Amino acid sequence: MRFEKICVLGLGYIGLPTASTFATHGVEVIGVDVNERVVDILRNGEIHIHEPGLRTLVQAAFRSGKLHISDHPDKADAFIIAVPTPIRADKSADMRAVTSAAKSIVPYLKAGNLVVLESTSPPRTTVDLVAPILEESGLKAGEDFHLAYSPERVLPGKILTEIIENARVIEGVNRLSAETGRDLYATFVRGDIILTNATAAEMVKLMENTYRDVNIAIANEFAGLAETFGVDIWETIQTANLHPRVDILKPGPGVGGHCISVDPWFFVESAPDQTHLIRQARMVNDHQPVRVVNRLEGVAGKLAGLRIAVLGLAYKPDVDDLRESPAIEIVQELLKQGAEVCTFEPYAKGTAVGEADHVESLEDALKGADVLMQLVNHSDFKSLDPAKAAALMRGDLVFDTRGVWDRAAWEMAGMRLIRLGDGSKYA
Ligand code: SAJ
Repeated sequence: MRFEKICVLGLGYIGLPTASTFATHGVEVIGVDVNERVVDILRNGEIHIHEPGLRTLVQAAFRSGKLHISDHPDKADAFIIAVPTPIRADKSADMRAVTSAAKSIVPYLKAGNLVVLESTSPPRTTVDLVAPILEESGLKAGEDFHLAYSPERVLPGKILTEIIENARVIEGVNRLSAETGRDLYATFVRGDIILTNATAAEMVKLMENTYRDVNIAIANEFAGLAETFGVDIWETIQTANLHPRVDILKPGPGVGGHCISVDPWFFVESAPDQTHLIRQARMVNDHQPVRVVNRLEGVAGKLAGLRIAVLGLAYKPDVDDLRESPAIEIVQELLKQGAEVCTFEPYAKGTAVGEADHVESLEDALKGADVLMQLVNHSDFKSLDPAKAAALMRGDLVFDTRGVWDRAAWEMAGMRLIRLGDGSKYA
């Protein structure tokens, strides 16, 4: 099937790169978002999110004359739904955005069209939720129009390369729907395109992120054990990973972002009796922020009244995304304990967390601090000179939750360095 015009619903971290990539590959694209602010920013030629190379790509898409921004869909050959699927406080999937995006397509849906859901969703969403909504048009999924599911699997920070190079998996409500989905993505995807039956691609996506979550949970549990046994987890993992069949991930202050900390819950909600390990791993990772604060308290004593400089609020290095970030939870926990917190987040300057101060430079964060905590290993923090930090700070305690700072260098500057998972000193 040929695709001359498509509609991409949702212009966030996935929808905007997807819409722009189709446009720069010659397809006419209507990019739709229900958020007026997003529509205004994009119509002014600006972008509302940070992702390396995205601004240039979006500008190229506009220059090509193929990308148009709108607050509602239009008639098209294909519709891609790329809207958020967050979890609620009770860990159930919030599918309202998918539901309303699917409803908004109904008036424009014609026989022969293709609809693809890209949003990460609980198993059977395409068949049980999206198909019945689209069938309100009077057309039947798999018979009158094609319906497919193709999860995005790109890594924030590397989206623009991965969207083209990664293998793509596409499920269809029937074989022809999956094949039509393949025709669409073949416009720009260079990785393999694998076709599956209904629901299998939904499983694939959730399994990938759940697998990573469980593996991070065991690394975090090992880190706790290393602190208990007076061992350095970072060296120990390196040694264990020399084994040809072992590849332990990195412990850290917790798992954030809108994917790995969310998706495993879709399995738990769908099959609570079959997901004991998955639920437990989520709980281990969710508990990390509290564990980090307890460790600091164990070394520093009472946190009340201490001035703590916090470097990084994003959920991982070199991104501006603060969703589900464990760093934010840690700041909230420090504030709860009565600490005086000052944050510096180079990718989202101006972000305020509760009563914490937020400053525009690393130097301002360090000035007068009793404790320095690195919560995200942004590239900007790698070159921090311990002697400079020591000169600006009032205290001598440094807590590296990412295991990247060099102990000898900090000790030479007269500072005490605690590292998450390193029980070999100051345990
Ligand atoms: N983290 C650790 N230790 C590690 C690796 C990660 O603590 O060894 C933490 C990070 O600090 C971060 C969180 O986990 O807080 C998630 O970061 P990430 O880089 O592992 O993954 P995401 O959430 O940015 O992107 C993931 C990717 N999934 C997999 O690698 C299986 C990506 O390919 C998906 O497209 C994306 O989720 C998504 O959208 O689902």
